[in-house]
Amino acid sequence: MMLGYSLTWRFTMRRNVRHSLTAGRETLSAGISIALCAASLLLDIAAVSLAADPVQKSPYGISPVRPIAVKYPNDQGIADDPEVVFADDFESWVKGGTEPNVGRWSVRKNKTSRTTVVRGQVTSNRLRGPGKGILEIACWTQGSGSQVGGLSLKLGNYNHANEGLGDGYDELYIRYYINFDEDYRAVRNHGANLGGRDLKRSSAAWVGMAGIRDVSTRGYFYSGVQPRGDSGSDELEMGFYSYHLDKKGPWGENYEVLKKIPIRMGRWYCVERRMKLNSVDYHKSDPANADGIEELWIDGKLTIRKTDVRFRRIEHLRIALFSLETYYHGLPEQYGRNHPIKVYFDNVVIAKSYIGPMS
Ligand SMILES: [Ca+2]
Repeated sequence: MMLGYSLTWRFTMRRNVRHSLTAGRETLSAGISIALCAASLLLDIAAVSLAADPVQKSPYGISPVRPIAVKYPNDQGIADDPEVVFADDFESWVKGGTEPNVGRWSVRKNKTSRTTVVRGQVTSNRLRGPGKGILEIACWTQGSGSQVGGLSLKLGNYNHANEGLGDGYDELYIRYYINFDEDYRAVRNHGANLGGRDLKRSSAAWVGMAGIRDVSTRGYFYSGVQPRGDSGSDELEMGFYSYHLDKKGPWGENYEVLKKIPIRMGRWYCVERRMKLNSVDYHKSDPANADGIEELWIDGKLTIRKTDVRFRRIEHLRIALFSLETYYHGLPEQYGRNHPIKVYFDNVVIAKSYIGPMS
């Protein structure tokens, strides 16, 4: 009889336990194997389970289809893709770069911030981006209080049900490039919120409203994507700050980071997020199913994935507002009017499927 070999892998889906891999050889007396070698491995099951997920086969971490950006080198023409909801490359702003020429951005204007298009382009080792304009959000302190600058965009009816902007979305992807100024240092901040309001309730809170434990009592939800780091540090990490039904306290939840990618100053990064709202089953005592998804990619690499998020108990509460903004809880004195803290953005795309970095 032929001699055979066997390979067994004792495998469980529990995190951080040992898994044994054994190679064996059959002897002439069939049915008896001897172990030739064995090894045990400590595996990160979170990473393994992502690789095993059939929708996770692309190098981008998700999407069973081609990323939208692959079809549009340098993003040229991407705004016209049927999956794209909105796009801005900040090349057509008018009045000295202070007002958008297309789209529905609303620009923050106050005494402690400046939101304008300035000269610049996305660059990296592999990429010299198109165009000449990038968005700059500059904020400064006048001694006390908070500072906020940036843009917001309605993606559906938001102020009231008759705005004519549609019902919003149950799922969206947002991609943009971000660059923290060389003089940026870690400071408490919030921003880049994505959320919605229950327009059947006159008292529904606004996206970004903080300090509410159970968001359902105020008919809204949102989740921010923002940098964090030790105060004064020149190294940041991008993460979520989510106002969902199950967060523990009055503030937003920072999801666990699966893959740490340090963010340095003066460098462009491609930031992408996905928000999929949970399904709703009105036959259950609590209609909110734990199947909402939030994901984050940096330069095309999946860094955060949470798949049990509950944002809503009613289906008509949908994604209706995106803010590309920075909100600081009191900037240090060094960031005065003549030396503001600055963050740059470019190539914003909002779509119904995975976008991907510029190709
Ligand atoms: Ca541009």
